[in-house]
Amino acid sequence: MPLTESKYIWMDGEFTPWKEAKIHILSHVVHYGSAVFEGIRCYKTEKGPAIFRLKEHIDRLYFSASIYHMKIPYTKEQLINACKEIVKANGLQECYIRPIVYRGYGEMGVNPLNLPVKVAIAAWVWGPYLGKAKEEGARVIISTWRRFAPDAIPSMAKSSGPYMNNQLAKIEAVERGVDEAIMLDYRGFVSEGTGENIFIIKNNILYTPPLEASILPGITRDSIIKIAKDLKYTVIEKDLTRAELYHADEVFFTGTAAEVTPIVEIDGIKIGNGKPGPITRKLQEIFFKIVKGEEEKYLKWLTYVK
Ligand code: PPE
Repeated sequence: MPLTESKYIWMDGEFTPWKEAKIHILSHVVHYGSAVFEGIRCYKTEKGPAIFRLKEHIDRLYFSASIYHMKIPYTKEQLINACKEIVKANGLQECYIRPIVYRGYGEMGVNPLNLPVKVAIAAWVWGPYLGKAKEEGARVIISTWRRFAPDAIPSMAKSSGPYMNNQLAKIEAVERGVDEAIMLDYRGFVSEGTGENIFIIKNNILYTPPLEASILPGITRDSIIKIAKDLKYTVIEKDLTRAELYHADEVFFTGTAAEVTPIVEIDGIKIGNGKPGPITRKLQEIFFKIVKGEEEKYLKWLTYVK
């Protein structure tokens, strides 16, 4: 899907016209994937656009940067404001926000430490990540590509280079004509989708892989765990086998881009009756109410842009 362009991209403090938001081809990030980033959604509410869990996303961005010894030359407050400003400057009601912290131009070679740390924040309209799957349920495969081990790449950091791993799995899914791929971790337990965390439901209990399974600690994952517990469901973080996936009553993805997306088929095997399950539907419904500011109890998760 081609990008829906907006007017400006925030680049180190400047509102740069979309088409002029460029970097040098010899920037370190281009060659070595040296960047950390975030994906954040902003939703239309009765009180204007509201950004979902902005503080948690900015906290994770700083955490990711610290793992790679990148010192962000702005305070968290400055970047929080910049996220709000870029939504406003573009006149957007509902959008996706992409802050990226990257190593710039100046030297070649793997050593990243002497390069400048630059920051950009874009915002644009991005519809459902997996198209119709949000309503109808996704058909997925388990990729033959494994997720990297924790002593190869820290999955807690949302960093750019490692997404080459995700791309291999995604290519496999596209070639096989399905919506998405699930990766197993280095031990053979379920890890996550190429841009989503995963949950299964069995006998009314929710299960999701733990951090040890090389997952990104997703903010949507955290939100769903809290929402499900508030609804009095038991939620267990534990290693899951592929057989547990195939034989679950319900399976779904969570992610900022993917939001809450049911999974109805894995490797050609139907999950449950092959339709999005009732608990997934219930969680989807409340999630979309929360992000639109319709659930009093969760208003603390919203940052209004005004
Ligand atoms: N795992 C991976 C690998 C991942 O990329 C994401 C987000 C998640 C889990 C869920 O995390 P969270 O968004 O905090 O709930 N993927 C982002 C980028 C997707 C893209 O294609 O770009 C996103 O959803 O914004």
